[in-house]
Amino acid sequence: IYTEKMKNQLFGVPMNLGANKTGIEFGLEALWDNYPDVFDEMEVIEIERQKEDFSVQNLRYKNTILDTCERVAHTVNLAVKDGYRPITIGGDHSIAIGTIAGVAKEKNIGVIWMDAHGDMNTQESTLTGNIHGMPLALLQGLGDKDLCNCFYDGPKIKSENIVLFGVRDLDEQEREIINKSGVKVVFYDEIAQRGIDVVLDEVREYLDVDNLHISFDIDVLNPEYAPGVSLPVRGGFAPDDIFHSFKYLFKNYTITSVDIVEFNPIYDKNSKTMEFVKELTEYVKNPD
Ligand code: EXY
Ligand code: MN
Ligand code: MN
Ligand code: MN
Repeated sequence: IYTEKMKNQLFGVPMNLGANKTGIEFGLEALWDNYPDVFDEMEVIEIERQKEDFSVQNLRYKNTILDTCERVAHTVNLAVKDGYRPITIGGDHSIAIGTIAGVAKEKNIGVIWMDAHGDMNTQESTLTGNIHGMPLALLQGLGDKDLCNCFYDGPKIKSENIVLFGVRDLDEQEREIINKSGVKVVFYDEIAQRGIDVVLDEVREYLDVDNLHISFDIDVLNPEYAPGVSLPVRGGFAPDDIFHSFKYLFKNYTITSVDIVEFNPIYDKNSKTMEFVKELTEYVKNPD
């Protein structure tokens, strides 16, 4: 589908509470300091700490995350209404509750969720209480109602319009939730076995939408290429596979919006991960 060159708007959300891990909140600063030309126009959506009920163990920092996602959704929604492609740099994956709500209010979108994890736990199934393990369930209306109703009430995306891509680590109950939901899961092992082009063509056949949101979790990469994430999982893609996939998606869909999340500079080694995030952001800003 030929799409006239869309203008981009770059946002940054230094959210680490969804991962309940320090480091993620410093990622944006690191990117800004090292690559001013790529990130200088990035608008940061600040975290405003809310009063939390710490007796609630299975939805850690819910109120601050919800407040942040409401403001992210509002900002992303304005960008979409003005004809921009919002590119949101995290911060942990809980911010996708806001980015996808902001886009989905305007457009019927498909979502490709590129991630070593499923991110489809609920407050009942979670083993950690970390909300970055729940966003994809919440966006389908599964789980905590307040978070499901972020920005506007009701589910944001239809299960049949979602593809989980590169998955290598699911929790037991989460697997059941995924199987019941009808979300299509493309496991990393399958991609490694059958080849990325075969699988991308199948995704194209399956995901019959015009508008696509890419929610990219850096931990979908093999930690040997991108160790700077909060929850590394062995195996996974090389950077070239990711650029190849993005080129394919930009060629076959109208990419409305992109998230790039879970960069944690504390775990990065010789800035490999930071370099990758810069290159991927540069690509998304000017997809060739
Ligand atoms: N499934 C685990 C949990 O629920 O805590 C791990 C989730 C990892 C989430 C990161 C963003 O991908
Ligand atoms: Mn994730
Ligand atoms: Mn992940
Ligand atoms: Mn609401």
